[in-house]
Amino acid sequence: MSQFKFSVGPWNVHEGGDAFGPVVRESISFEEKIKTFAEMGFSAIQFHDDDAVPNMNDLTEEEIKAEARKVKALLDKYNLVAEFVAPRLWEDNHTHDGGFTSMSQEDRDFAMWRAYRSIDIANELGCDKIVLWLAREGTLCYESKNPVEGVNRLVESINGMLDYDSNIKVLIEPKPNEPIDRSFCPTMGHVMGVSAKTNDPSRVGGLLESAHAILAGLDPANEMAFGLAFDKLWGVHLNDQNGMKYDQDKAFGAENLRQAFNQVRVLVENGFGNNGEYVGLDVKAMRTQKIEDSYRHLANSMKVVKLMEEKVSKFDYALQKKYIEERNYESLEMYVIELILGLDN
Ligand code: XUL
Ligand code: MN
Repeated sequence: MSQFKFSVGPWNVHEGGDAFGPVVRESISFEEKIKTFAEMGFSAIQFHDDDAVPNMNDLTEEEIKAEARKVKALLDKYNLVAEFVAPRLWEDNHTHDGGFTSMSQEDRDFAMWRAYRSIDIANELGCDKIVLWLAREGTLCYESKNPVEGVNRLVESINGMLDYDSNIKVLIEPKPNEPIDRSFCPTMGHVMGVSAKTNDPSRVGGLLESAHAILAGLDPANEMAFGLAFDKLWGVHLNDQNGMKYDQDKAFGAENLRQAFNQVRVLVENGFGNNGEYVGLDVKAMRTQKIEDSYRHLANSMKVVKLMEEKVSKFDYALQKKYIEERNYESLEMYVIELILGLDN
């Protein structure tokens, strides 16, 4: 049992291709994926705009909405809901140099078109969250963009989305690098700053992914805490990451159980989920996995969240208080290690 509701995106079950080699597993259809997600206990699906409406660039605005309505019917069939829609700008020929912060007006217009269509799709799917993973909003060549102008363009783009729909919420998913070298919005602190500069900060918050925080050299639980302190942690992407290298999207807890424990603890202690937030996963199966094991990383991640919830429920706050008063942090640390290992009794 879990106090959380879980979400997952269809891209979390993928064919295993990477930057250095081709796919290794057959494709699984969208319907087959969401059917399996429902059976596994997920409540909500995360969408990129073109996960919901493939080839959307070739469709009219009305056709896009009609396609989205078909996806809504499919969600209803499996008793699932949509958590968010994220414009997938990084794979498009119009956005080689970013979308919202591109130096080309034509590219910026295209990015806004996709952002508005993402909002249309979200409305058809019955959700009010737009996630911006700002993949190429930064620089490969430092001198290629003015960083002040870049941040301001980002704010103006978000203002455009807020104006387009008075109900929609924008969640920035910060990441310091990859595919870009230097991102304009790398951490949760930057997200809060961008939010404050928009026309309606109450509708601009964050989604924190564990691996992205680690890539920034930060602690994911503290990044979550920072968003929570501003009442602006509206989503998470739990996963794991072995240090500051390429984005790995490992199963939650696979690298650092103590960090996993503290992420779940900060979510539990601060009532994450009480306003309908989902515990989202963003994990990739290793390339070695065979097709029949395409979902194992998701099941494992969910299991680790639940195991950590159990550990959090056992956390001895009186003992913590005593050790804090004594400034005996060696004992506090050992207590946590023994709790995680099941040696606390
Ligand atoms: C990329 C990443 C994305 C976003 C959704 O690192 O995490 O999958 O979560 O666009
Ligand atoms: Mn993510």
